[in-house]
Amino acid sequence: MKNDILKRLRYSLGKDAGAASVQDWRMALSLVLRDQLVDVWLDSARRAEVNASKRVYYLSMEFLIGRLIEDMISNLGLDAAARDAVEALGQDYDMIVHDEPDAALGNGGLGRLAACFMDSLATLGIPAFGYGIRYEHGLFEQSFVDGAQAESPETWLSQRHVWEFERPEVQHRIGFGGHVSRDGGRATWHPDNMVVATGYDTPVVGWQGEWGNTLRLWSAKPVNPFDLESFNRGDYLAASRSEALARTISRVLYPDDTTENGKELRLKQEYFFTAASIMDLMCRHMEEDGDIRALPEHVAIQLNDTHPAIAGPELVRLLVDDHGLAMAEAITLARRCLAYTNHTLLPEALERWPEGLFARVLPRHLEIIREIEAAQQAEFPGSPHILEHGDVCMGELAFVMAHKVNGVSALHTDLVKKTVFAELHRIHPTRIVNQTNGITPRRWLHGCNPALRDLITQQLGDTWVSDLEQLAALKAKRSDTSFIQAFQQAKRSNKVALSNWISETCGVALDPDAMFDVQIKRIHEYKRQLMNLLETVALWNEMRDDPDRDWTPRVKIFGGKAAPGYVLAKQIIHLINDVARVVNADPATKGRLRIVFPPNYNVTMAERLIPAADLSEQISTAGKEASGTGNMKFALNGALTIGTLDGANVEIRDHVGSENFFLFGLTASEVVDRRHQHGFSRAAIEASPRLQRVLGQIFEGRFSPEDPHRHHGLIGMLYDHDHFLVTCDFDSYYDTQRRADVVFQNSRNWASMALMNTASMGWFSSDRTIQGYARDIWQADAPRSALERSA
Ligand code: 26W
Repeated sequence: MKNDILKRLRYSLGKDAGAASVQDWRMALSLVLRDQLVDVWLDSARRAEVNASKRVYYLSMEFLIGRLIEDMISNLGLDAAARDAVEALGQDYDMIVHDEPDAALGNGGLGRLAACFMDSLATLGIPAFGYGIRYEHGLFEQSFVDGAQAESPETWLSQRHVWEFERPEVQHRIGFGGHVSRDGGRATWHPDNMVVATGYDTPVVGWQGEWGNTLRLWSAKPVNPFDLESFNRGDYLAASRSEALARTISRVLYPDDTTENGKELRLKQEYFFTAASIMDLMCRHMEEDGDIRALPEHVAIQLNDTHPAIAGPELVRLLVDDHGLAMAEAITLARRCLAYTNHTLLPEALERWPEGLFARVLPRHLEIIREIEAAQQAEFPGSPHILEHGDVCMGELAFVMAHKVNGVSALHTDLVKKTVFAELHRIHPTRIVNQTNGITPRRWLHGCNPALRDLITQQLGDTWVSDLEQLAALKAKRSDTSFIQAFQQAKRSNKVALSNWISETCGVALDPDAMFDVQIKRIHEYKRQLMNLLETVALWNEMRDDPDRDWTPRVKIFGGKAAPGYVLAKQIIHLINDVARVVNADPATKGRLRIVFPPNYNVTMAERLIPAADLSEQISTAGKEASGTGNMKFALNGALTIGTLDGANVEIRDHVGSENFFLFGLTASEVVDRRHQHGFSRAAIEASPRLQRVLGQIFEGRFSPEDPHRHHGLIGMLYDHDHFLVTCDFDSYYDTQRRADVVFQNSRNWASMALMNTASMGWFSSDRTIQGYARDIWQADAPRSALERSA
């Protein structure tokens, strides 16, 4: 490999070793690795074609991939070889692999889930394509200016993205606007604006490099890139106008992760990638099979939330307008191919597009949606409407056009049946199924936690990496002193590494023996970072009130971005940084309490923080977090969870044992009841002198002397609009934190509970999740599942 790297450096980058930069070495190493995976990739594609196997198409507006180099190296089993080769060339291996920018093509949970699913699909050997958008700019870069979030464009493509292959031959014309003509019964859409979708392929090779799938991301390009006439007239802007307009469609990821913004460009992005993907898979089917009516046997399309829901009308459009099927048959055929995953119950996240906008941008699709609505009403009179109050409801459209709909945790799926789709569930009682989320153990244990990985492999061998339920064998070690000590040592070495990184990046010194209490996720009211912060101030107060008490030293670590337009979330960030500044400067609690908020949380930072965590904060208002996946990553890496009975917390607690989980707070049904009680928040505040004191301090500007009124809005909201019941859960949360303090003081016992978490998380592998989709939704084989492998 050493010589291969030198050869690539010379002939692909035109550099010799003496002149090479860190980036050059990384590119050279990546190109050598890429050579290794192209064979299995192309071979897999050929075998899928020859075997006419059913293909899964995962349509997602987001793929939160992070870095790829380490994933590629470990999936090819080249960890040692790559490190030895680079070090033999006198280079710093960690510096080289850490030079790769994150592919931040997503906002949070939904996007990261899609990335984990791609790894599991390849590891299980299920032929699949991921389809999405090749954003020029991913999720914005976050920095703090005087404690407030500032955003700047993300620039991952400012350097060559070495893992992708541009496919100039893979192009589809995507239309917008225009009108529909009719001759006889046949309709023809005449768009008045076209762009070209060009494919960029990234190989996704699974664990042990036995199968490779493709992530195909679409980039928007103009039909006519350059208008020479305008240029010759000196109107240079006009000359590149069409190029600029087309490029806008795949220019940037929308940074909202819970509020639909109703922007026309967002709708165009959704249609652009969905239409290109549907056209692409139809071409492949017609080339390989040729019988359009056989499509459902060969194609399973999964819609990652409603963002690609236009796939239903688009498929029907092609089947009717291009293939001449009758509307009713086309609708049925399309439904047999489509399935839809719901990821949120938040009303503001459910997409509804104004009919007027639809009529302007997608006139033919609106006609087809009317046909779909009519067919649904005819067959199921009184069924909820897709077209309602002048809006196109994308949730109802996705539901009606899917043969299966799933939620992402048992509690969430139950709530989907009881709330957002209650009526449709009554009409279609077998359509909704549950598929509890999962995470890939390759990135989220084998890759990010070598210390724990090696300890486990020493014990079990390494087949656990693709058969995670084998971890259960570690339960027998919970009272094995030497094993527990080794387990503690692994955690401590991760905490020391993180302390060094935090002191470098945030200039704050941490005590690696303190409890590392971590809350990392998008900033949102329902995730209740605010409640965590209020508890921290209460703890600070009591540490100062009672300095002689044997307090458990605590490090509070926050990480997360707020959608740029989400004012209240940005105020929460500002408050956390304001409190951190005061607490970290307080000699009275030095060495006992520290608050750090490293800016620009992303996948790579999660890989750094999670292995070092003792306590995982999963404190959302019950009934609001559809699943969560960070909760799974923490527990797998030996952290204990403090959490509510929400999302997948419920199933995690069932698996790890209630004795190994710090539960608190109202349940989902208690939340609904409490909200009906008038003045519930004032009553809660009234009943908690501890909370009153904290709210008073913040309100008076104790943490913002330079701007005493800064947090008035935030605190005022808690008194009268505490929609997410921070005030009601505060005391039970505070008491549970104090319980955790006591448990942590018995480090042996804590480690044993943490080991029980790691050992019990096998079921939360995304391999198990994908096998569930393959069995219950796609009817696709998983030739490389652990089961198959052991057969
Ligand atoms: C239209 C704007 C928008 C963009 C993204 C609305 C909603 C979204 C996503 C659905 C939000 C999201 O990421 N949801 C998270 O999905 C995870 C994967 O299933 C779950 O684990 C999280 O609980 C859920 O919040």
